[in-house]
Amino acid sequence: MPGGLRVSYQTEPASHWLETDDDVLAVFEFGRSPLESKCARHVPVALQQLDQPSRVEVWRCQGPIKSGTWDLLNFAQGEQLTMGHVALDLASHGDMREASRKAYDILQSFLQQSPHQWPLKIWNYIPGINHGTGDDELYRQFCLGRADAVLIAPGDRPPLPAATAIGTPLEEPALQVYFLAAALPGLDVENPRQVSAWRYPRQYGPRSPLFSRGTIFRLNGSRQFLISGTASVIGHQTHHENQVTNQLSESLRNVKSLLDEGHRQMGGSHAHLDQNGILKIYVRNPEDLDLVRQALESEAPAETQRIYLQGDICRANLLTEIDGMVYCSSM
Ligand code: 3EB
Repeated sequence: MPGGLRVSYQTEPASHWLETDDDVLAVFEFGRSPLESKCARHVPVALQQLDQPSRVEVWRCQGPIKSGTWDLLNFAQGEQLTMGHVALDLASHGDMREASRKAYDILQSFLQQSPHQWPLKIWNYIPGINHGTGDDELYRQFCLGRADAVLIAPGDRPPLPAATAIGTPLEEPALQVYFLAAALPGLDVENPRQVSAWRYPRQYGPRSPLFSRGTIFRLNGSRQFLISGTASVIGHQTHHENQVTNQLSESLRNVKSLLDEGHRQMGGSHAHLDQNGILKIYVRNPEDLDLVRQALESEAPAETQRIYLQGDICRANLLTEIDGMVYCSSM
């Protein structure tokens, strides 16, 4: 297996990976509250897995790996990469805006003193993401809190990490934010088919989301592509409302367009959906699983590992979203 970060889905329980391997940076266990984390490398995620068999997501990289705690953040650190995660119980950290600001404050103060200062990708799992109307919607409040913490001077264009923002059940007590970081920033890639999210017009909320459509990073001579959560959005508008199959196909066209744009920027290297890559497919309505799966299976190479999770998408009219990590090879 090439590269700096190896991601795979495995059927053994989380404890197996946490006990036996010393190159394990993180183990993600689905369908559990992040407040149940048992150690720094154990990251429960409150999204139910929809397909079978039940699996965990394992991240491995060059060790030795040390782990620790910083304020409310837990982290694991290899030679070249750091994974960190924060879970804030919303009952004791104010409203969503306040909790989001706090999570990003902690994340940033951790990164400032870390040997791996640059976040490459951030995952945000937000209880009741579509709850509330207009600008009170919890996703918009989350975006406000994130923008409160991430101070960007006017005219400044810092590298932005790739990101995913997905809704967990309204009953889930904790906001969860986790990330992958490295010593150098990734190369930002924007999708020519989509308006950059940080330029979204006012109608989507008072503060724009702060993420790039993808980042490419290079370690040990190979490049990896971190794909942000990608949905059926063209320009800035949702397409194929109420049509889950078409939304999935459009999302996949966006992923392919993004990978092509990365190729244009990198020159002689291209990212592939091959056996070393992974796709994570979020499905709002569990009854849509078969349709989503059929669409993906007919359009994405079967050797790319994938998992289907029940998750709400950040716009109420989006039914599915794709998230992934793939390798680049020279050509
Ligand atoms: C979109 O295309 C989907 O707020 O961090 C995707 C990935 C989306 C990340 C975020 C939002 C975020 O607008 C929404």
